[in-house]
Amino acid sequence: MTGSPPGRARAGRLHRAALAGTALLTAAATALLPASPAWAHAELKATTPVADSVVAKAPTSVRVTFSEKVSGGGTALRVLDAKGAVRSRPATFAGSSVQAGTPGLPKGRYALVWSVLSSDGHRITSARAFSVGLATPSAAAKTLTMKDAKNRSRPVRLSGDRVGVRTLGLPVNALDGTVSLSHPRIPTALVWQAKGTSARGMLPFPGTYAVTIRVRVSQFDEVVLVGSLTARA
Ligand SMILES: [Cu+2]
Repeated sequence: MTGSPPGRARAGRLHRAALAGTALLTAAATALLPASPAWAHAELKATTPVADSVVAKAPTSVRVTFSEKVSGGGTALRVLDAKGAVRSRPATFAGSSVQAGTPGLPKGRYALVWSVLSSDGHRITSARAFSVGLATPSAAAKTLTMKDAKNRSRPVRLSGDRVGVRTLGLPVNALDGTVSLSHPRIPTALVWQAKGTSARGMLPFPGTYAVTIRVRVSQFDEVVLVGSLTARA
């Protein structure tokens, strides 16, 4: 399996575009409306195991919870190992949560991947990393050469000293945003949260990740940097 299924990738982009549009409308409407309207989209609330965590004991199931009801089929939530093999049972839905059994999950690092349907009709596709009893080994820090929207080089520092997670030093001060990391064995990009001048997360599998940093630096300005990084272990 290589890359994202094009339909899913497109749905993800459309959803992000819809979110950006809503954010602008919300900002413009806030001055006019005494109470802020509820968000129309199902937002990610939590994952179990927690994203980028190393858990000592293998979980017997994994779960992703959203802000509202979600639905989908048996492949809507999957746990993938470093070979891209599915290590979870078929997904089941309960209200705003989707879960899947993971009996006998061995020690290792995994990707938790989901593609669910929000009650507003949008597909929500994303992935997070977690580990069972196996920290990411430390590695030498390195500088990644990222490119901005005008194709200018922007160096970004990737730490290697912290065992379990990596930290990306951002060349801008981010209000918020994400780092998306696409790996050939994971059908959709892993996401790290970005805030301030850094983003932290796990690189679960060895190999080369395509990296997109997308952060807001002011209410209406976004910075996008693209590049890649290679993890040895
Ligand atoms: Cu939506």
